[in-house]
Amino acid sequence: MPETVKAQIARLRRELDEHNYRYYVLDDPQIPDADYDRLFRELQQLEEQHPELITPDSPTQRVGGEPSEAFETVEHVVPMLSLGNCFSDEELADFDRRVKKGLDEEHVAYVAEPKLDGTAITVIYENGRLVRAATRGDGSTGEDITPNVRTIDAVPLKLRGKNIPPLLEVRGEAYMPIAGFRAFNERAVAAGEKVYVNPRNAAAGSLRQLDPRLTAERPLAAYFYGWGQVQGWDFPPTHIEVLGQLRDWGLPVSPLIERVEDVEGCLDFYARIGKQRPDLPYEIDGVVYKVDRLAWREELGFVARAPRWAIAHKFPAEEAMTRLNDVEFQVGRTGAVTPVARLEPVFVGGVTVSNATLHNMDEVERKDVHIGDTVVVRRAGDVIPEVARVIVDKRPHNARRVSMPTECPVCGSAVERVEGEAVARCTAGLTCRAQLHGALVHFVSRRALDIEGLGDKLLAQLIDAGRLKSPADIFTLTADELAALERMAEKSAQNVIDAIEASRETSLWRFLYALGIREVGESTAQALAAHFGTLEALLAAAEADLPTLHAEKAKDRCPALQAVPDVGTVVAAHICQFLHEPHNRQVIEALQAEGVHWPEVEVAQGPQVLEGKTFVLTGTLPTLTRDEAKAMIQAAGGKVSGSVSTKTDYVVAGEAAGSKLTKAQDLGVEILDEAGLQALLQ
Ligand code: 5U1
Repeated sequence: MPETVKAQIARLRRELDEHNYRYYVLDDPQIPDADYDRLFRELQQLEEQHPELITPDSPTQRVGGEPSEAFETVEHVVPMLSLGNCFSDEELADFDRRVKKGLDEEHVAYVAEPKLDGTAITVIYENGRLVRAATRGDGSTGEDITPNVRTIDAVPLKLRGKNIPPLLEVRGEAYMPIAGFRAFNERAVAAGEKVYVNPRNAAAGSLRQLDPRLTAERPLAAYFYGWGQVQGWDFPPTHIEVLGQLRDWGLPVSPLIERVEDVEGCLDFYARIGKQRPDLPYEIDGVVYKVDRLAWREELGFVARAPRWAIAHKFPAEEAMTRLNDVEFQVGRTGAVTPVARLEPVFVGGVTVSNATLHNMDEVERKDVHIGDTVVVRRAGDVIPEVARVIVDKRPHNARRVSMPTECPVCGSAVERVEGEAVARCTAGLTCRAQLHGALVHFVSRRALDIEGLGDKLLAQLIDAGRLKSPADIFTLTADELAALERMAEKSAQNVIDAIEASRETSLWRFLYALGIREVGESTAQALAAHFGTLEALLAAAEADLPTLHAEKAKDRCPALQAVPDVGTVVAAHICQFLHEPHNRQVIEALQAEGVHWPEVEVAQGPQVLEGKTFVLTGTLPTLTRDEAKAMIQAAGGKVSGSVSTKTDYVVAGEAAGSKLTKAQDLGVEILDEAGLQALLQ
């Protein structure tokens, strides 16, 4: 009997899942990549012809969904802990002594694991199906990155094997293999796009893309090494057995993990992994030892947010000596003038470094840095290379002191350092090319006015051509003049103009955020919009606050602005100052004159009808965007939280609401649709 389409699809999925498992978990692929691709395409074609047979866990369904506006927050039911560190054999021996003393045992075995230099993730499977994935965040709450994690081929969408628990939360590290990282950066350079400094940043940045299609293009992988909530499964007695079971369920677990009998075994593992490190296809920054017996872990418990039963044994930060050829000063969006070391290129931590940060002048003085010095450059894990210290003995007689320029290196205006601040700033505002460029890059960015296609390079070209002197000039650009620029096709020019046109209609908070007021990030901008409702009300508050700007007691400064939730004295002063700067007022007026507009945000008059109520938004509402609904709730005195708990008063659910809705139902939280929310607001 010929195979039915349904059976054919099921067989292809089984085969693809099996090959994936052999590739990512067993590290033992059985078919060449081309054959895998052929099976994949066959399945894709069948599913295209029979869309009714598509299931979310089909191997073809890794990339899906539209880009989101922002990540939702996820509360970790079991906190994601951090690890204590040690850097020497003695410190490790101290750890082992503490463990044995705490357990009153003479012999404790450990599991030794390589410590991947990636980004921590937690992934929840319900009845074997991947339902949620999140970042670590602060350990208690992270960000929901489910669509992005689904794109990682190594992370199964569906578990395999027997006795799969109804609820299984696994934790591990998503990483970018070194070869993939290099290839990605090469492509980015060729396309004039942002490159990442190292694979760890690349992994973290890739998982924080709002558009999962972008994540899908990044070569990410993952290994799991732990767990969070688990229900309906009897744990075996040891960690190594749990890892074996995770592997059997189809989850990738590092094949380098070993059980060792004692601290000598740990040190031996550390030495062996250290030797292997240069040849590993991914970056590691140390090894982790964990007490193997789970019952003993319970006994040992935690200190602060780290377990007493595990420790990371870090490899030393990589350092190299080189010559400091010069110190230059870079000017950022807010005018901050930062010293940057120009170095004789040196190979450190796997990359050639020719620039390193010197942070600020206090640091330069503290480290006694002179131009011409021999310096030690350090590159540790994810951080930007820095000048760690100076070898003073090697200082040449003609070494020069570093001094902060009194004039901006870009525009020549005065540089000032406000007392009490570590940072010196160019005073020219947007007449300084560097500040203008930074401000425009911010102005067009996704969470601000969101003008797609108007990238760094194009903005720089337009500034240099004298066409952009302030954000409002963006709205006077024409398709013809863009098309006349180098490397700009007519179609792309028109797309940019369309994006500019669309950005004229925005929201108050995006507009405030786009202005680039110091310390005013997205959530402060949202709070300001919700509190004042209109730009005029905000300007009036800033006006009223002006006489108090320098009040002796910080709490007496800018009371009208400080009345906004989360706005403290420093932020209030920045807002007040910014809005009084005549040049900034001109920018605001010019933008409005160019037709940038937004709907008024309703501010509750009199009693705040939603005072003390906590809301969670989920799914797509029929007419309101998430941000609009959030602003309306906040304006009425309510709070919007990212996750459902017993403290939630209402869940506002739209189309395709996910696990938050289910959780609300389980907890008996009142569920509203958009109309229900509008009714409450009345
Ligand atoms: N391999 C490995 N990395 N790592 C990181 N195991 C491991 N365990 C961790 C962390 C933060 O934490 C648990 C011990 C809580």
